[in-house]
Amino acid sequence: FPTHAPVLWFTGLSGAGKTTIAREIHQELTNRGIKVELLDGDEIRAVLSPDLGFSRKDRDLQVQRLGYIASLLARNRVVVLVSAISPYESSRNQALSMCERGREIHVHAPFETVLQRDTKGLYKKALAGEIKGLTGYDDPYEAPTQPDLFVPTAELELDQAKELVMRFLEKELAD
Ligand code: GGZ
Repeated sequence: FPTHAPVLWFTGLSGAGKTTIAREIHQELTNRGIKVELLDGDEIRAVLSPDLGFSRKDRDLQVQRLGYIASLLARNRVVVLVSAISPYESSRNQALSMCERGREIHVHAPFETVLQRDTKGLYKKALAGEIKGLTGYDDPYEAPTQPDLFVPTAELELDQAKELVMRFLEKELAD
């Protein structure tokens, strides 16, 4: 790219498929010899945000940190894939605007679907009252109103979701 690389920001509920899709894209780009980094909310929290919980303030701070790291990488021509719930529209927009070529990808699955998948057992815990403030259950998720790409994972196989994102990214890479 002449200047900045694109930043694909995957937002959506826990269990919607953000990280699964982002990993596929990461692998595909690596195979093609394109420099790419995946910033996973959960992983970055462990390293850079052990001090943060899930209040609005903490989530906003986490999203800002992700946006900042993404911007540093992207300006060095590394394609960035961010996978984070990032539930608040205003902080998401702020983080995306730090990146010259930030693109918002809404990875969507209905609540019943993520509840059924319950990849990490978080929803079960929330239903049992063991945890509070789980996004989509008793904490807000502000869905993007105008995402650059919408990926409905309950209606797609993983390879179809991957193709959808790859086609979008290929257009971005051609620009
Ligand atoms: C949401 C939670 C919560 C609560 C723990 N609410 O699917 P996961 O497990 O692997 O990823 C989620 C991660 C959330 O980190 P993010 O940085 O993506 O969130 S945010 O953008 O809102 O700051 C989930 C797990 O942590 N997790 N408790 N209460 N997700």
